[in-house]
Amino acid sequence: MTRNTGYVWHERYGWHDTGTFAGIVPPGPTVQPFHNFESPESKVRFNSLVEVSGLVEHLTKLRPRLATEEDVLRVHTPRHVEHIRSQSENLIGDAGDGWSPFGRGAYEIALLAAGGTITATEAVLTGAVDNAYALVRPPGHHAERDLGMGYCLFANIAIAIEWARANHGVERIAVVDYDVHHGNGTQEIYESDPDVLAISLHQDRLFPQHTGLVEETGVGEGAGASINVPLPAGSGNGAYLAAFERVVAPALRAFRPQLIMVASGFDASAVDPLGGMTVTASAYRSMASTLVELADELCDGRLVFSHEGGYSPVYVPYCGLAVLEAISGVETGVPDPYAMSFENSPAHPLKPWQDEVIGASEVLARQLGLVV
Ligand code: 3YP
Ligand code: ZN
Repeated sequence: MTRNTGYVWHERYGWHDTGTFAGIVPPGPTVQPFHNFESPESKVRFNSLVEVSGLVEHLTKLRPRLATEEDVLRVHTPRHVEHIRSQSENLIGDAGDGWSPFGRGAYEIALLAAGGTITATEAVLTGAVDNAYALVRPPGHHAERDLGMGYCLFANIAIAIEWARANHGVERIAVVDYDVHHGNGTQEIYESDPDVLAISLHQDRLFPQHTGLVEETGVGEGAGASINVPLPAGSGNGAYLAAFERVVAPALRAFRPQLIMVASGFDASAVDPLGGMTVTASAYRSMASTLVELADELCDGRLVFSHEGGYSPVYVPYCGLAVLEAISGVETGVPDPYAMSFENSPAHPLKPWQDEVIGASEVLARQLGLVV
């Protein structure tokens, strides 16, 4: 069965300039200048494969709009918005943590990333499309209400969620985050909110190093509505699929969202320079299919992906294509050229120490069933 899948991309996303860096650290006397790992490459090449594979002919291209100041201020403090705006007048600005540099004009591109996620969400909520993928840049899941960090300027998904609540009366929304890093921004923004369920699967204490523990389950009224699955470094397809089956699926069924948003980062992949996981395109395909099934069961198929991290310029395109094929139901026939290297690794079967972490988060998903 094929579906009408919306697709957001804009050339400007490739113009967001993270400049001269040495991967994740600034260059210096003993650190040779290179570029930032968060460069346009992986995303531009993902879009290139969407075009060359022919998949783009089967998608509904959506033109991203700029988020307005009103849109952004539903989530962020005026102080933070002004910080990003004024920093982006400099030749080199920073999102707020000193490790997230950006070039002049980044403010507008960040508005286009948040706006692109709104555009995708709007198309799904109006029924113009069945589901959507917003291939945006810069990413969003680390941005807190009052702070940009980890390459994130504005919280793209939260801004789209607040737009949906304000304009479409959507009440309960779930966020599933499979980026290898903890979705700390989403968690911070919604920790006290019982109507937004935030589930993050990530590498245990990778980034940020002190958040994303199983014990962080929400605050006050939001108690129970944050679920973290901090998987040990080295986890592969078995751990991710088990976490989807035992944590994500039961939590979503208990929560009964009216809309599912996905923080779609491909930095848990087998060759990512920032992550220590071994997930492959086939597992990204399965996770996306599972989300399509859950969205069908729970919310009329309403499912919106917003792109986050993923830093392998050569592999991210195939992981992304697998997700797009899964949500559109269109098979391009383009093979994953890396399958022979990555798919049969002994890293994939679930290990006891991974099973243990999933077990702890599974308890939280069951408790959610008792609360909501
Ligand atoms: C930001 C600085 C060091 C790690 C990096 C994480 C960015 C990312 O992909 N977040 O999802
Ligand atoms: Zn990431």
